[in-house]
Amino acid sequence: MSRTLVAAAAQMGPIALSDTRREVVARLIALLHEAASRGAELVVFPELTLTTFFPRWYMTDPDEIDAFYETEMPGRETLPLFEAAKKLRIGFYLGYAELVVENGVKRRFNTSILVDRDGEFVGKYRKIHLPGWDAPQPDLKSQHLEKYYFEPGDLGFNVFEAFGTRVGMAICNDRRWPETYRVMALRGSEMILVGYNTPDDHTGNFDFDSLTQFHNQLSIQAGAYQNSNWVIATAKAGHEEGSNLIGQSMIVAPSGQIVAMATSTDDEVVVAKCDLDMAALYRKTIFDFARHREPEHYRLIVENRGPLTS
Ligand code: CDV
Repeated sequence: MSRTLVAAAAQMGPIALSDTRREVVARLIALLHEAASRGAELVVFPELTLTTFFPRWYMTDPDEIDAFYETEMPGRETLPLFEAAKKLRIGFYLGYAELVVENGVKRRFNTSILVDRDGEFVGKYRKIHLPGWDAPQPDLKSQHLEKYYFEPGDLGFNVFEAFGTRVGMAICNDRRWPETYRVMALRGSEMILVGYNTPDDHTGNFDFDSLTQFHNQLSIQAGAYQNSNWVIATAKAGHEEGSNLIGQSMIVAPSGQIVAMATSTDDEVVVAKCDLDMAALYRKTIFDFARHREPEHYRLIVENRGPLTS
């Protein structure tokens, strides 16, 4: 009997600074309804879904900064999303800015959670690869200050038993790093969920070319194929507060083939029926890890952060 999961990428168009949580959650619920009407059992929302992508600005007022973070999940404003999902019997991945206080110290993470079809909390991931800077860069036309607003995730790349499969989570920049997928694949993941906010107009800050969309596809397709995993990747897209965010939310098979992709840069749901047994396909052959990997030659990867100097 084949194991299948109908998964959806629920792409979001831009979120303005002035948009309230209540307005955003209403959009998320509308996307949930559409995904459910198309048979989806799991919906993936973007990174930092609940607000505009605030790391593009340098702020110093603690109250202004704190307003972008969630101190509880669900909180008063996000509870309707959890209730709607439970009623629709649809699980979800949600990215948000998380603020926790530990021993009197505020800690901030770029976080995602996974909730199952019964509305039960399955797992949490905190973004490990934070792009950008920890202070404003006067020479750059646009800022990207994730290292200022977040600390690197401390939960590792875990894999959760849910939806009849083993699911891993990553967030945005993580999708460009092969280590992200490989750690989860070694833990037996069959499906990896990713939300992202990727500007294509930050020339000089990140890319030096006009290949942002190509690199998005390349990273996700390579990660899927080389680790024989389904990848559901969801964008926050469109022209948001002066920044142009790519769309291309996509569902990629373990073969590396794109089976569904958003065509707009607005709120849009893409759905695919994922054959979970396909995840074993390449692991029995070309990527049979136990037979073919040679970890003693990979030590440098974990021992060194950057290249060896000559
Ligand atoms: N939110 C992100 O992590 N964005 C980065 C951009 C800024 C390069 C990304 O890797 O898409």
